[in-house]
Amino acid sequence: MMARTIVAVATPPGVSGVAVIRISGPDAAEVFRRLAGKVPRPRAATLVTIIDPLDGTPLDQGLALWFPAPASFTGEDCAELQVHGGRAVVAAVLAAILTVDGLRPAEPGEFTRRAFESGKLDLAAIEGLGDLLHAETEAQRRQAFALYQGRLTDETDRLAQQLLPVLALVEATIDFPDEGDVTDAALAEARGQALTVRDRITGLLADAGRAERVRDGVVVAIAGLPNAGKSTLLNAIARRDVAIVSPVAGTTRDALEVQLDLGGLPVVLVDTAGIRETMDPVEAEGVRRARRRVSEADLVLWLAPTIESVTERPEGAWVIQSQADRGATPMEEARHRISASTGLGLSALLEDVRAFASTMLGGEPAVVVHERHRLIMIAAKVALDAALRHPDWPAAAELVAEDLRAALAALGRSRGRVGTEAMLDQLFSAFCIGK
Ligand SMILES: Nc1nc2c(ncn2[C@@H]2O[C@H](COP(=O)(O)OP(=O)(O)OP(=O)(O)O)[C@@H](O)[C@H]2O)c(=O)[nH]1
Ligand SMILES: [Mg+2]
Repeated sequence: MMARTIVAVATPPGVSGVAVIRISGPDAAEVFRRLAGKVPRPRAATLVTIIDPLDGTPLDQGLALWFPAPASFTGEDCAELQVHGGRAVVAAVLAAILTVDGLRPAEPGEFTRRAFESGKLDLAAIEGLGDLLHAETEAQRRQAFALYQGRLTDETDRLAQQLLPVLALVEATIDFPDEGDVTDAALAEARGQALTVRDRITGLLADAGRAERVRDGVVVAIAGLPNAGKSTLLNAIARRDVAIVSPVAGTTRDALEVQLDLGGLPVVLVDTAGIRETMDPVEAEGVRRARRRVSEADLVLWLAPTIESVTERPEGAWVIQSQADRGATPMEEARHRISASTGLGLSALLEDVRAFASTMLGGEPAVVVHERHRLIMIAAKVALDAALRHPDWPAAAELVAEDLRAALAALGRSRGRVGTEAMLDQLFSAFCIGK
């Protein structure tokens, strides 16, 4: 059965200079004929007056773009209209389009799904595209675009290229056992190659945490004794009144998070309850949560207005002397002296946190970004471990070949061509309509 033609507004709802309406499928050309009186030249912006096909009323003037199959995003005939971005304009043009026989509104992600089904995009590229749409910081954009451009699949292709000759050699020992073509030296070399691939995969898996941090942010906890000025600092950095501040010790109970973009790097700043022994059960729960957040954080800023409050800091925490405007003796342990009230030292502190995040997230974008990628790499590694566990390759050639084939099969899944329907449904439903 031929797919029906779908239509959607690709730009966000609301008032904008231009709204983009996309149409994909066999009746896309018919939409142009009915609404614009002609099909424009392929891939050239053409000014058209859009008319209501039912009574010929002009609805708007805009640009028409025609991408005949297969050179289009979906691989099908695609029509695009750029109209004025008012709600009524978009509604009227959309209604007019839907009068054309065979058209229906698109489901979320349906354009991308068609691109996948026609082989225009593989699953890894689509994951990258989804990340690109949700990228909020420069680091996230870089990671997403790298995935979109094939960072994962280039890597799995390369690893497969390295494994294929290994498999060929092992199979040769099965097919020609007596001929002595396959020397022990050649087998040892092949084994070394398999080891190299295995180690590379181990390295890629170890780097997956970095990708997760790029997506979710480097977690920086603000901790210290009650009244150290933690919530005041959070508010000052967030430039809004996120947390309650008061002279009462033990004000903050729940951990509060603020997402920051520090020079393109995603950072999650967490304000926590002041840590102390307390009989109040609610505060005690707050302290328990604070300890947990501190233990999970990538970096802890231990706020201490005076030398006495430095005591309990966790290992690796940065001591930050807070409330410096109040005239306490500067302390040697402090990495920074700040005043959240006057702003003293805040930009130096943020620059230092940014440098910390940069060290954590820096370098080339990671290869293993999503859980799916991690599972693929784990499967490949498990298979390679099994292949390498047979100490005598010629004797165990059949088992080794099977393990190598399993590793290659796992690497081959990076493009997602053997994915299940349910997984695809879930992936595409996370996209917006018109994508
Ligand atoms: N002078 C001065 N006062 C500050 C500064 N930072 C905080 N304070 C005051 O110190 C008191 C405690 O501040 P909070 O930010 O609520 O302290 P906290 O560390 O969040 O306290 P808990 O939530 O109880 O653990 C408030 O009265 C603040 O106005 C500062 O930099 N300078
Ligand atoms: Mg607080």
